[in-house]
Amino acid sequence: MIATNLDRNAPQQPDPQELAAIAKELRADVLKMLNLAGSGHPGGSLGMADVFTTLWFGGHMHVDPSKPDWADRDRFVLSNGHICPILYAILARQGYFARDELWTLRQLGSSLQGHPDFHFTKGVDCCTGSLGNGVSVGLGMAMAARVQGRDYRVYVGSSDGESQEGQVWEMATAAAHHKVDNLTLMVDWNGIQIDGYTKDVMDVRDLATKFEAFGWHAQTVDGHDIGALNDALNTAKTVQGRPQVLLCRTVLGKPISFMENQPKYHGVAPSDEELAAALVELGAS
Ligand SMILES: Cc1ncc(C[n+]2csc(CCOP(=O)(O)OP(=O)(O)O)c2C)c(N)n1
Repeated sequence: MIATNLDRNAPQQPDPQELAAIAKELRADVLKMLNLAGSGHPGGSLGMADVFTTLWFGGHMHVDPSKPDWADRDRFVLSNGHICPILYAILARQGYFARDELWTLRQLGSSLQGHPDFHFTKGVDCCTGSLGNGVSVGLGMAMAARVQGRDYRVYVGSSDGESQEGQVWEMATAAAHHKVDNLTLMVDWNGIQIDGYTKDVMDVRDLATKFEAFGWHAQTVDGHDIGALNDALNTAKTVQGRPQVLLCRTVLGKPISFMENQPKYHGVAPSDEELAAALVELGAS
């Protein structure tokens, strides 16, 4: 299902089972891409699959894949750019490019690099990978809509590890000060980052309380409950005068048993044996 609603603030009511089936196929694509590449980041890509599936296939993104440069399109910035395999799988399924391109991930000359780059990949709105940067660009895009008199929305993917960056909180301050309400941040709050558990590396504490203190409309949501995620996205669109954040409680690596909650799989691609076992667990081929 591709978003074609003319009223971009209309509530969406997608079928959660249909979206769960899509998320399963996207997860299988992620695992295959990373196995072929031999490197990359499976943990967050799998963990955010339900969140981003709800956004992109639940009718919330107002886009036209045949016109990636359409000025009024909704924007999506993946500020935690390392989990781009899930974005690439989504963009292929949306029709921005052929699915076969997925199997070239991270190869020299591929349009799908290890971090998103709008120079190479249709559907990518911002180069990301340096944590902290994309959230600020997303705010700039949201403010540009106001200057240009456009009504597009900007969705930004972020993470608890990225929340350790001071730049996130500069962005949060500015967004609330300027009452930017066409900006929705979606944070992968899985409690894990590159070096281990976030609470051990540098505890970010209660992100919902922090964003609320900065003046944001904050919702904490089960990042694997598609119905709840859809409700939260619908609610975010009703908020006026404040930026919104969805703090998505996710499980890194879900639903692969040997990857779930294992910091190692932040950034280790599945071997051939692991891929086979993971696809069996997924019930995918
Ligand atoms: C400015 C910057 N510093 C360091 C890094 C290296 N880095 C890549 S991913 C990562 C951890 C990010 O945490 P999180 O997104 O929570 O990890 P995940 O949940 O995907 O495991 C770090 C520090 C970076 N990409 N950018």
